[in-house]
Amino acid sequence: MSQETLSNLLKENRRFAPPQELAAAANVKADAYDEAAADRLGFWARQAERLSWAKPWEQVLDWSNPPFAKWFVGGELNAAYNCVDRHVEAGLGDRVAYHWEGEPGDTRTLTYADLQREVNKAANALLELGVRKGDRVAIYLPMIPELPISMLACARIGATHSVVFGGFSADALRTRIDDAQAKVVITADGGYRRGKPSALKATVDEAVKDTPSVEKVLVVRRTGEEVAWHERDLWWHEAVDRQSDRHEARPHDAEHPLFILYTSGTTGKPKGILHTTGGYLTQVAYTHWAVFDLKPESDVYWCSADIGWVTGHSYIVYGPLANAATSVLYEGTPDTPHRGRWWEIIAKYKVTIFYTAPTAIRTFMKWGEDIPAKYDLSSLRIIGSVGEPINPEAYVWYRHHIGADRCPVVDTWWQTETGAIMISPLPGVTEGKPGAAMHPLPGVVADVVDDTGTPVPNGGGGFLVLKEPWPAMLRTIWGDDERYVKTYWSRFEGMYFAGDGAKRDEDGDIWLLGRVDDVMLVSGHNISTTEVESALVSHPKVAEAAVTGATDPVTGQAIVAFVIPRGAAETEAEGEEFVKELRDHVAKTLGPIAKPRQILVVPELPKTRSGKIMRRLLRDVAEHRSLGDVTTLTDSSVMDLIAAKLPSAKPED
Ligand code: 6R9
Repeated sequence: MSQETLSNLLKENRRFAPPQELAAAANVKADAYDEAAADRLGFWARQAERLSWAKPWEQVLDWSNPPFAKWFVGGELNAAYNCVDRHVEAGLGDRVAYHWEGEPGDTRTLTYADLQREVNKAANALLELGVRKGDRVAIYLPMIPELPISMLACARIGATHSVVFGGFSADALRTRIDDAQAKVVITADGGYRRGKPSALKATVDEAVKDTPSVEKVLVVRRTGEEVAWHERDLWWHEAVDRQSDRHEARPHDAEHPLFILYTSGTTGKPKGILHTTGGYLTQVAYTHWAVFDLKPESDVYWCSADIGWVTGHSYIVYGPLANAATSVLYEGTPDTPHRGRWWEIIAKYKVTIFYTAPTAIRTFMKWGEDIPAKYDLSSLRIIGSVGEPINPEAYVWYRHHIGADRCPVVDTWWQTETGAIMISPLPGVTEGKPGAAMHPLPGVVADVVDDTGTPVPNGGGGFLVLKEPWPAMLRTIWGDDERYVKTYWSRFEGMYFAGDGAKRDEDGDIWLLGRVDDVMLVSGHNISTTEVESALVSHPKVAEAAVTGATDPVTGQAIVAFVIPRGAAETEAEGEEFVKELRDHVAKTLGPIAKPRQILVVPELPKTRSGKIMRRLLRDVAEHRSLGDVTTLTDSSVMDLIAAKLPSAKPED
């Protein structure tokens, strides 16, 4: 961004107060903010008491060598013990940890006692395969119980796991295995996606041809499809099932590497984000309890993310299990075998807390509200969102059609790098505003600054920064301390820069405005993609929108929008009238400066597996360039569909 800060165009007046009953019984009340502000480290030290420590820490935070933090210095604990064994010891062995639902409809119920036996067996098997404390294990599995079991088995013996999305290519898997020098890969013959088996083992075979670090490949049988077999391969049911279900968990240092998770970034080689044990587990446990108001005895919690995304690590595995929660774990897609599948699952398990992504919500808007209306969603009490800014209209739709106007929506901002939720409403405290992530959580210090690092006044836009270290922060980029410092701590002196644009509204509340790399410079104004997209989604005929800036001889950059119409509006969306209506609607909502030069009606948008729109590919299309890297797309054929729309669409006046 240049001279001016980010424009603040969108006005929103709707407010939703927390339901009285929920507020009265909430885990966290308003005083938590003051308590944490008065003594931030003391606050985090109290949150660390949620965990069982084998050896107490001597110092809460060592920040003597920034940006390299050490939290709970000298403390020792075992993450798997904290997530499983201690609950069994406390008499909760019969509590369900996971209601697992396979895509074809098969199910498995794992209690905490079951989980303990399975994790111990897997830990013993890994030891037999030669995995030792400090080694890395790559995990490339579908959403089946063996995935959390493998992660916990690694954590138990002090091996560092690196989970790679089941959708990634052999090449992406190979670079990740190689960067971490993984000794073992855990995979499956395949998993179920969209009603059919989707192979995984063949991709691993391809990847490990060139990864000398890999000694063994452990394979879960899930689909029963035929797989090629090599000397290094072992079946899970042969190597794991025969192991003893007892294993003594040894404590590890609070700063022992728990996992590496790769983020693709926009350019260059993927970054291996390193998380360690004590601080990470403290903050995921606290935030899962605080943001979702978790009552572990009675809640049934479901996060629909893939575990291959950080959201799954923190809010399907470590947070919920550290809190002894009961969760739903679902293998497949939302439209298999029918478009009501997710709502059917909520009704079946009486889910009380539901956490999903804006992209899913917008897809449900497109499919129509008559689908969720057929299911009993009355068990729900809190609904959450993560991954992208939630457009105000999507928020209101979610609150109304899924949350029955009764459930608070928690819009949670965080990143792979932050490890845990940083900015979010608290469901029993915050008066929610559709589209706003509101306030940093207690113990978190965030700000919006201009390009000199000065805080912007209320009503202003700029860069989102974090001003104090936090327990779940990344410790470095695996094997590349220099890149860690350069990428996150160099833009503003003494501050972590997250890469996101944000604004403070007139009340001082924080709104996320998308990646600053995507900001458009139109006639000297910095316009965020998020605000224009939200304006488009606020039109009743639009389900989803993505905008990008394309070079323009007159304005510098011009706004090009790609929109998906809502189900009912699909036919009329073909006409010129529709495009004009939308352009006028944006001009009316945000002002003429934000009026798109061009609007293309498309059937789909390019997205990553975690549902983020890849705007840089849309920019390539809009500027008639050949496409950049498409390997992280869920479905690369989408780009052909979009490109096919382009020649017929002429720039408007
Ligand atoms: C958890 C996760 C991080 C980026 C982040 C931001 C975007 C995530 C958001 C949000 C607006 C929210 N993001 N949550 N933007 N509002 N509630 O998504 O991690 O995959 O590393 O992505 O996602 O742009 O910087 P990750």
